Amino acid sequence: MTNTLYDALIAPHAENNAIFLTLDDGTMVSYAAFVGRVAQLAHVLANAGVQPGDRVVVQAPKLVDTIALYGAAVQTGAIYLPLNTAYTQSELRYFIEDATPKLVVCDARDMTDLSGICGNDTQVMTLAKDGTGSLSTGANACDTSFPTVSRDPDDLAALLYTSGTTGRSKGAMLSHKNLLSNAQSLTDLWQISSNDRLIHALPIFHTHGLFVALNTSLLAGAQVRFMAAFDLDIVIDEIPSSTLLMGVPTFYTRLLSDSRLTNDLVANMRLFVSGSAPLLAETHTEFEGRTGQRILERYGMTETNMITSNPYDGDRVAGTVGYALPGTEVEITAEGKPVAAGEVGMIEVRGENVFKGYWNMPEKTAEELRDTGFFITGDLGVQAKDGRISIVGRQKDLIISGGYNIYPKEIEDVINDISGVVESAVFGVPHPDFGETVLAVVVSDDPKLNAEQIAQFVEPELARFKHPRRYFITDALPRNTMGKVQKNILRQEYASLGSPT
Ligand code: MLC
Ligand code: AMP
Repeated sequence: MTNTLYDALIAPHAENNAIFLTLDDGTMVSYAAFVGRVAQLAHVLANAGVQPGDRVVVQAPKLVDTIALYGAAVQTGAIYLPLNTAYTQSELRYFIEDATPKLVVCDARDMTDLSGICGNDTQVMTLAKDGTGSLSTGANACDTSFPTVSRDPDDLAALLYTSGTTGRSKGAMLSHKNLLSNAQSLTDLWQISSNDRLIHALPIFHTHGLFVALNTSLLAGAQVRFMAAFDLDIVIDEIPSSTLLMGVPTFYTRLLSDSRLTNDLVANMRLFVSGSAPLLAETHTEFEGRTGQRILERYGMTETNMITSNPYDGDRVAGTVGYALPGTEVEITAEGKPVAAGEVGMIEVRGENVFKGYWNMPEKTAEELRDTGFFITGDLGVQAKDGRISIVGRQKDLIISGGYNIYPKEIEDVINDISGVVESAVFGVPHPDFGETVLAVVVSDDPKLNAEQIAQFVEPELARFKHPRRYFITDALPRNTMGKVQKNILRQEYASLGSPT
């Protein structure tokens, strides 16, 4: 009986008494205790009727039980589907209707709303911020061993929703092999071992915090300082006793804004990794100046896991994302054909890391995943003669704010539904903390409609991080001769209006 991910990430720790997780209140959880908790939760899933291939939706706080539930889904052969805790009811409705989960685990305060969305075939269990709820109560009564369900490398382990340029979120189907092969590549490349202690301050509902950070730690048997959320003071306190930090660029600009960040503070640190959004070359340079450490920038996507990385030994060049990971091919193309080194084109990627397609969306899958196995990322890049890749832009209309992806179309669709709105354009402008922030320009035929009313309409529809920080009402949007809205002109015109005043 084999289960690709469980056998590699969890089973080897059954008798490992080393510390896996250290929490904000000082509680420590050993690897062996974690394996036992995974099994208890696997019983809860099985008792709830979860069968191999069933989806388990998890919109829960960042807790040990939340990641143990990921392990339990793997052990029972289910498909783990984590959701951003900021999502609103209307966003949740879409995910639940699309994924038709067997079980939804949510914070107790959302139980009533979620029960209303879920059909009769979906059970709802709770997991509150303090760790209580029907999920943990059920698990406490269960045995700490569970007969692992067999799963092949190509079976699905996770479904991660990623917003799309069409405004509808797409569920990226990730197999056991997708996740394991990437964890193996990163663990080798970044030399992660049981001597490491990772500062984990990322959310655990995205690829970065869940797979990049936790799968590599599990594979290597590393210690993880598991923070409930990014907190600058706690990160600074933890740096001297840690060796590794994985973060989005905002982590690094926030660290740089604090005078406690010095060479001495980071003396024990082995590696700072940045990803999910572009790291400004000036942040890279300033960080090296202050600490003597060169941040290692890597590049990835929900659909592909990690694609490239700067080298561990070797030049970490600011403004570049390094080389294709071992086992991963990258091609830069124009109209589907490879371009010469030094020329800008679409970044395409192929390898064991590339997902199996979009859930219930064969046409979208066919548009973005070629028959040859290459996935069209929507990112524009250049490859140097030695293979080093730099991202120079995006063909997809996407804003990345503090590492969260925000697709303008989704927001425009909500704004355009407001009575009196003729059309709108949502775009990103520079922001000192989040890298980019969201603005909206709205054309209205109702002279009484104001920005506040638009904001009030948007609020219950979309997660807070997607809300335009400012709305501007205007007479017309700039268009090219083809009638397409010229967002580049809006981005230039409003460039200085994204910074907090
Ligand atoms: C929080 N807020 C944001 C925001 N995060 N607004 C825009 N963009 C963001 N990223 C809002 C809140 O709604 C709130 O609004 C206010 O900012 C303060 O909230 P907070 O909770 O105090 O924010 P903070 O803790 O400071 O969070 C910032 C952050 C967080 C950068 C630490 O956003 C974060 O952890 N980002 C990481 C995202 C991530 O993991 N991405 C990986 C995707 S995977 P108000 O107005 O109500 O106060 C991927 C693939 C790959 O991309 O390659 O890795
Ligand atoms: P997501 O869909 O949330 O997985 O986000 C993936 C997108 O994040 C990629 O397509 C890129 O546009 C962006 N991204 C990830 N890492 C980097 C990086 N190091 N530099 C620039 N963009 C990045």
